[in-house]
Amino acid sequence: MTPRLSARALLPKTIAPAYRPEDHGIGIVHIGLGAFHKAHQAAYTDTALAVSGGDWRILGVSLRSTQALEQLGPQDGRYTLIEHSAAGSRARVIGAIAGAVCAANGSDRALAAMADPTCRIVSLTVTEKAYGLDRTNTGCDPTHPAVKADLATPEHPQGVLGLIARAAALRRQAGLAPFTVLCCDNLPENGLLLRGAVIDFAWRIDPDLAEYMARELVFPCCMVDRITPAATAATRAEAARQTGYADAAATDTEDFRQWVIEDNFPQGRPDWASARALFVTDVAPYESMKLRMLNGSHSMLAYAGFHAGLALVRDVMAHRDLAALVSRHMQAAAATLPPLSGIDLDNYASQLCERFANPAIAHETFQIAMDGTEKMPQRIFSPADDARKRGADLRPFAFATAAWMRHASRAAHDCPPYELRDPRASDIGRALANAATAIDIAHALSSLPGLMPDGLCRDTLFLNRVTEILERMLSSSMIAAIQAEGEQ
Ligand code: CS2
Repeated sequence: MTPRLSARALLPKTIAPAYRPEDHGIGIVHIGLGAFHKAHQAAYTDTALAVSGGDWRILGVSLRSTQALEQLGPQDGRYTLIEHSAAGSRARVIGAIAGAVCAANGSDRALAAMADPTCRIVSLTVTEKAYGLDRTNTGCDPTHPAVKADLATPEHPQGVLGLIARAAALRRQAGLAPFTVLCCDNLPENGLLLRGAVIDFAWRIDPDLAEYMARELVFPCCMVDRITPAATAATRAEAARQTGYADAAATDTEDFRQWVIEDNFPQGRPDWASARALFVTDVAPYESMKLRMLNGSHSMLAYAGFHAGLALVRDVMAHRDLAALVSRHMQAAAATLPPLSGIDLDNYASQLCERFANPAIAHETFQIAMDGTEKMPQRIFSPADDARKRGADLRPFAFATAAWMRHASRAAHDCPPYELRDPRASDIGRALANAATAIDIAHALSSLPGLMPDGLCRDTLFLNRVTEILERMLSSSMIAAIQAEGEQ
């Protein structure tokens, strides 16, 4: 039987961590111990530990699922990261994760780690919907299930806002300096959004704590990028082939990675620059570029591709007509961005197309299609609104919007039925209860509260375009709509 990967595994030098993980203490508590964290921040931290050392290993916290704990626990936190380029793949074993806990049945261990004097950074990748941001993005939503529960029992938090507020209060009581909070999700000005939500949350339970947090805690913004599909049996087989060990936590990713971080860490940080993280004073332009060009075209191609029978992003890029719409979308998104010194947006777009086409990455369109109401505002509607204000062509954004509406409406005429994985699925169901035609659907979905900027929602030219494209998607097929779009 193949032995299980662990701290005792005898690995070739080219694969093993280039340092002794046990020599380094924990300095980071990371909430959201999923594939993206394992491929991104943990890999950067692994390199930083090898190059510059420091007590910066990571304790990973899962909010609900016990999977990471079950996979990483028996492996002493070790796992194989397989980085794929079109030319080949390279495995390395990451030693940066010191342990994992699951907060589903009680957050005592997570809170103890966050309140420990050694913890200097609390970082997060929990996906957009887990934060409980309100629809104006200025505070928290007290009706969000985790926020509501934590407002009722703030001493036993289950959600991210409750955990951060409680841990900050415990540190304050113990006379410890606060940790730095680093949000690593795909949200515009992610640090500021999280800051607003956490302080609003604290305000509702303890105004004095809220004032302390507003004064003492810092929330640097950052832009994260690394395409990381969900792991499969093939991932685990490849890890075993390259390392000689069975690894239940093996993770696939692309060879590209990017991390642009606002350099504001009063309690210090790992030497992430040694792994090519870029430290800047203003992350916002990088974040807009990535959200609008990469994530925006990802969402567009996910809805159009899934309904055209294209299961993977690389299949979309091999479909001439849809690949052309991906490039068109990137160009339209680029036109909404301010110039960014040192970055050529045409090159960025070509590089994105190459990354999307990576033959070794099996990234499912259905995975990206998840949580549309959480993603569409920053990826599609906000750039569309900017394009509208500049009098630019809105057609690429109308196509992306119609493709999302076709997905959200679940009219099952040209594809098998599927589950609408969206936190607002029941709102959508209610809004569409009496919607029979494309015009009804476009009207109902564009009027969902807090989704589209008002100006865009009232722009009849935009809505007419959306309706016309949606009508074709519904009455004919997605493939027909993609072809017709190419002829525009
Ligand atoms: C994707 C992102 O699932 C999605 O919505 O657009 O996860 C994307 O792969 C990453 O942001 C790439 O950095």
